[in-house]
Amino acid sequence: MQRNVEIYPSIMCADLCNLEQSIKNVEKEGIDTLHIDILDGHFSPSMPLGLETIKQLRSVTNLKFDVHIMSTNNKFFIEEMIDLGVEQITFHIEKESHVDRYIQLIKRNNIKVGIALNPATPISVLDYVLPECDTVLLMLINPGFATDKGEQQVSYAVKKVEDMSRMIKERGLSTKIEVDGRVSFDSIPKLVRAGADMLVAGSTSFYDKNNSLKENKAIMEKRIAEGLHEEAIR
Ligand code: S6P
Ligand code: MG
Repeated sequence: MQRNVEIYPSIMCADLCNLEQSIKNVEKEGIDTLHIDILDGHFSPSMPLGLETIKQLRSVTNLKFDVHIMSTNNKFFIEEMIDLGVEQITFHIEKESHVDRYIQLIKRNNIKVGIALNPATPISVLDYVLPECDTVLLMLINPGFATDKGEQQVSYAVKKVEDMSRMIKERGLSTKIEVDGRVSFDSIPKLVRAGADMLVAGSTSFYDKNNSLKENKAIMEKRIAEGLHEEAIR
């Protein structure tokens, strides 16, 4: 059976001065999950959305919330997101001493759990916790630098997704791979073929300013289909 590859629009790339309308625009396109970045200004020098903003967003939409925490204080934000009621919480392994503890905390609350890796972090750090994860989020740019136009997808993006996919298959797991960072129209077929299951979509795809959201979503779906086709005939 063919894999289902999902599009997760990254709300920090929408019009942040008109967030409620931005959310309605996403809903109109038949999307069911929103990618929400939490950056604390310490993990990396950026802070696009505040906690109160995310809380207010929760009250205006039934979209699922896929929360990506980039913080040096995971515990605080994980607890806040559990209280808020979100569908998936992902945190970075690089700044956490108690990875297993917070995985279990999220799972106990019946929320999907993901571990995120910076581009340079090897997938081997997941060795013991992989079976506990619903998702592995692979950052393909340095987190927090999405608004830096000079920030490009790392050259080893496809190889890292392939390696991750192989590790999951070899261990007979059903962990999903989420890719985040310059997941552009051009890079989608290669990333999907390599094994990506969820595509975080920002300025280089869903929010590409040259087209409407409807057109961007249609282009993304076409690129996903190409990637799945290449995977099937490989
Ligand atoms: C980056 C953040 C991402 C961005 C996404 C934007 O710190 O985790 O979720 O929002 O990378 O997409 P794009 O296509 O503009 O790179
Ligand atoms: Mg993100």
